[in-house]
Amino acid sequence: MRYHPKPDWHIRASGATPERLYLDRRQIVAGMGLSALASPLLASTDVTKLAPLKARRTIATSEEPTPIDAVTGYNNFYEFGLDKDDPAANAGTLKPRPWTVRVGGLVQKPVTLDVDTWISKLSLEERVYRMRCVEGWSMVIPWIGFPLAGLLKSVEPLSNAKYVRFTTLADPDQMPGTRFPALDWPYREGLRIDEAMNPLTLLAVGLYGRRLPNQNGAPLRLVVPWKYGFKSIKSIVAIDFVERQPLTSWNQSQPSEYGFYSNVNPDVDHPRWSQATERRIGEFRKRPTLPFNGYGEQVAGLYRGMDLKKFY
Ligand SMILES: Nc1nc2c(c(=O)[nH]1)N[C@H]1C(S)=C(S)[C@@H](COP(=O)(O)O)O[C@H]1N2
Ligand SMILES: [Mo]
Repeated sequence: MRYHPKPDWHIRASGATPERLYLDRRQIVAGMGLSALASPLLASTDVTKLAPLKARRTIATSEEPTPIDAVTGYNNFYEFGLDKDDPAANAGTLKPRPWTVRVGGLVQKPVTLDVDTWISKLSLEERVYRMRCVEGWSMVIPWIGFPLAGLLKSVEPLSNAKYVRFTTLADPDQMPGTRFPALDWPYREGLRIDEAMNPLTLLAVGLYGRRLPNQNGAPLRLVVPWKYGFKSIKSIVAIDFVERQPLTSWNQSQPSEYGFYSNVNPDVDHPRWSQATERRIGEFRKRPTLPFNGYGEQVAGLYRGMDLKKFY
């Protein structure tokens, strides 16, 4: 099955991209002086310490992945602090294994999964996705994971279920940021069922051919590439089918700034940031932001007939 009918997508025959390619690229970028630009922000992470993960195949784009130092060093993960370099510096206290995820709520067959046992049986894919933060920066990240839809169908949702709610761990011993009321913990997110079951929606367990670094949401995080980054919730412990649109942490803290849908939309500005353009990390010039982050062909149909200025 082909998930991406877009012409700029192609499937490499040989499985996951070898890490060497990324490491070489990282040296090239360093040689160009770009890492000097970013270096005050980046705490380096030794990714070779992370277990390798094999993907059955790769779904790539024509765009270059963002250098790995930026992907693992320039993060938002408020459970570990509010600055971009805090997660890389502080997320060492997170213990991503053993780890269980409970999938339940309005379902016929709730299940509690041990993440390591479960993913050892799954056939993983590498997918290179464009990601865009509401603050105006973007990256291209080679995720490793699997479509969420299969898991959601397996628990047999009841007919009154309309939304899916996701919950992050909130353990003050592992996550020092949860001792402060920056957000209402635990971090929560939500999707409509059809959004959650769209073939683009991934549960990611790795990036760049390795297990997820803690700062990127180990051991399991959501990736929804047509929505602003904050919808892609990290270090998930619960996935629940619910009847009513769930409260999300950002929507609850600033409803005028962060709507439930949060689709990438150049025509609807955030009160503090224009959404018309973005800066790809590693580039100087801004580029225009595309509706649905460039994934409109696959997802615009989910919102047909909706006023996206009202449902922002
Ligand atoms: N639990 C949790 N998930 C989270 C966040 C967070 O603070 N806590 N930040 C979000 C935001 S604002 C962004 S932009 C992305 C960043 O993902 P990355 O650091 O892997 O690039 O994670 C999202 N998921
Ligand atoms: Mo973000």
